[in-house]
Amino acid sequence: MEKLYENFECLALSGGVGGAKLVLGLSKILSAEQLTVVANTGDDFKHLGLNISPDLDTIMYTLANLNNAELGWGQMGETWQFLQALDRLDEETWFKIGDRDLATHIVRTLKLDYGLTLSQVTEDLCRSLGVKHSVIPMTNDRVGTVVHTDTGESIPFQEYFVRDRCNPKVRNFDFQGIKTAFPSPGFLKSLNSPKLRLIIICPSNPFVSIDPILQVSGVLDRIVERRIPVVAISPIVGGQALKGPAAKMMRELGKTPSASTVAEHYLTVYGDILTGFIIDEEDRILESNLSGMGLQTTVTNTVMITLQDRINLAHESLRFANGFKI
Ligand code: FO1
Repeated sequence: MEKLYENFECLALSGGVGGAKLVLGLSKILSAEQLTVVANTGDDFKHLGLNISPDLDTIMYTLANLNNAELGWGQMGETWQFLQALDRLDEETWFKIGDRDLATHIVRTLKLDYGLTLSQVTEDLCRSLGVKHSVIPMTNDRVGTVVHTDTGESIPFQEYFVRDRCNPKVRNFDFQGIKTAFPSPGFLKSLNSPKLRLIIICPSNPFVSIDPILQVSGVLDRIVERRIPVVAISPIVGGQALKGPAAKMMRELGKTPSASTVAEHYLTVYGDILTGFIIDEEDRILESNLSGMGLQTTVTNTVMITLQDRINLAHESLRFANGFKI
């Protein structure tokens, strides 16, 4: 299949579960040299003295075929002895770290403390887990998403998402540290590669997974300069998020949860970097509305249940993007 994409590099921007599914599909079609995955690190935080990078881990575990599909985080076949022991010691256990997952956080923390960058640590972890494709943090600098709520509270992302189960009503978001966060070397290398032919914005939460990546300093300007197709897959199908709080956040921001709202968000915040938009069959009715926004749209199955679904959507994304002559 790689013959189809000679002399071709694709950069995929991804958050957690939804994005990781498409990344897995892309990894079955494109070689390690052809596909670079850049992950959101706004979800990262220090917990129990450990450096936790949820979206990097979800993508890495997914590509290693180790991911826990039921939970959406951590490893399959997980055990919870550490958590039970933590509970016995009256320590907080709202953030559920499994025994296998714990090893990843300990190794990452040790290596970061030793002075390696997050990119180097992630490269080591991927190598150990047999992941061939490049999984790269958007930046090596510290960035932390904070959710501002309607009651005036500012809640760090993981406390909002896990401890408070996304219950607080969101008003807006802050990506603390983003202004001084520099793109990671691998991210820059991909953005500047002469072989880069396509950027895919994976079906992740636009507000807290994709926005942080696009707001790392210099990234947006570089994407505009490259003038290559940028294709986004809607994470909202039929007014619902397939996973996570994206639809709820839209309602709380006074927007209708829909694929159109996702497109409007990207077009409003990022101007016309978006070349194409992929929506699900269920949202075919939105096609005219989207082309009214000047967006080229294609309709396909974006609900990825099976591995073949993931591969089909990956093929469709590449085919659609290759149709653009920019
Ligand atoms: N998400 C939860 O909803 N509950 C958890 O207890 C939880 C633990 C956890 C441990 C390690 C890890 O890498 C991710 C974990 N997540 C958990 C997911 C995490 O909150 C992610 O940021 C979300 O998946 C959003 O991307």
